[in-house]
Amino acid sequence: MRIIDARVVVSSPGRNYVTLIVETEDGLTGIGDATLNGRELAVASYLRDHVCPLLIGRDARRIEDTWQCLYRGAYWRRGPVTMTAVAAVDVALWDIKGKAADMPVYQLLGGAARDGVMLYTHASGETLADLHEDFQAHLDQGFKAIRVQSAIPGLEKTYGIPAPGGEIYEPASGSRPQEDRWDTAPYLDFAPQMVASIREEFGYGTHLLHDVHHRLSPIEAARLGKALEPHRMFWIEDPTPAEDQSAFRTIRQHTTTPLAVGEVFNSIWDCQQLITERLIDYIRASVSHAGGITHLRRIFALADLYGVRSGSHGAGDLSPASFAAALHVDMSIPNFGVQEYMGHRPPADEVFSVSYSISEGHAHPGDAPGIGVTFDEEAAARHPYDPKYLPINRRLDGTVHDW
Ligand code: CS2
Ligand code: MG
Repeated sequence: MRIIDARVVVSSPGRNYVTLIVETEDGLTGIGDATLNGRELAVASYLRDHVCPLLIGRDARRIEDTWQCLYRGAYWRRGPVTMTAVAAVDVALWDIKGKAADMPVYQLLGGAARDGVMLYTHASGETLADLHEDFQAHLDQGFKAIRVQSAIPGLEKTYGIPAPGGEIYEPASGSRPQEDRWDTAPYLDFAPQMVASIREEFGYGTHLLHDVHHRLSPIEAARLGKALEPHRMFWIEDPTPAEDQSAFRTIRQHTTTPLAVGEVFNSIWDCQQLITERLIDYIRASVSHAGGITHLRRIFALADLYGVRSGSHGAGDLSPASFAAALHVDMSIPNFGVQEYMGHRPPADEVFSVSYSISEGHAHPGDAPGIGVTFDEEAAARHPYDPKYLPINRRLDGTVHDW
């Protein structure tokens, strides 16, 4: 089953996606998501210039060997660009293997370990009243786990809130990064009030999550976790900058609020200490940024040994191909926790046809062979790449802060 073609398509059906397409001599096609929001062309070049030529002639069935060749063979390891490129190849090869076996990928990974994959979605609002309305809308759609974000009074802009009139939260903008302003003190006062207002209005029947987006110091995060304890959070997400693993010791010493981190992680080495020292409860690494199905399963297997569950990143900047791949992993591992779902806006559905389905707050990958997503290259060509940057965040005195 030799690979005869590997090509990269960069398109923008609603937002930018980089898609790798791999073809074999037997006429099988596999796809993988290679999107790295705001740095798309770096991964596209890594694949086109350095990886695709190496794939030609390889046996598509040798997934582990290909993974090891791309990871160890580059000498320069890890990092978001490398690991997103490796992930795209890995997912495309699993897609091909599933098609060759005429099975959905989750069957190849051991079969269904649950009936469906619990999703969490994102409710937000400029005011608490708006947040409540959005929360109710998500409840009405059947979601069982909801992340809550609301604009911080006194701050011009808050992470996670759609622009007025915007249906979906879309932070990336234009040819220069937009600049946001941040002030920790009002945030720390406001966040517990926001969560309390949701519990008062809606009770304790829904799992509640909140994304801090890497903005606090360890002791500030500890204080937030403590303040949120009465509200029985499912988790607080990314409380501190993720690369500082020992920071979580400080947070952990002070609070029983569950901690989740890892959407920016690329490898098992980024979370080794967090997992083996039991400093977190959920690991948020994703298929598309952490080396694909092969490597993500290794991360989750390590996590399982230490009682840490999965909670993969699933923002809209991860394409339907990686969302589907995530569902196959989620279905089959023993220590699944929750899967983020931000959805994909039209016209993504013109380009990606999916076999996964969502009902009552749970997703199922479907039973189409492979990952169950097809990519229409002609449709993609109608939506050319639209360069955009994620924002930069500054404190009120102008100092650059984590966004
Ligand atoms: C966020 C992401 O969904 C999330 O949890 O943290 O939206 C993140 O900001 C984007 O993926 C960045 O591209
Ligand atoms: Mg997040």
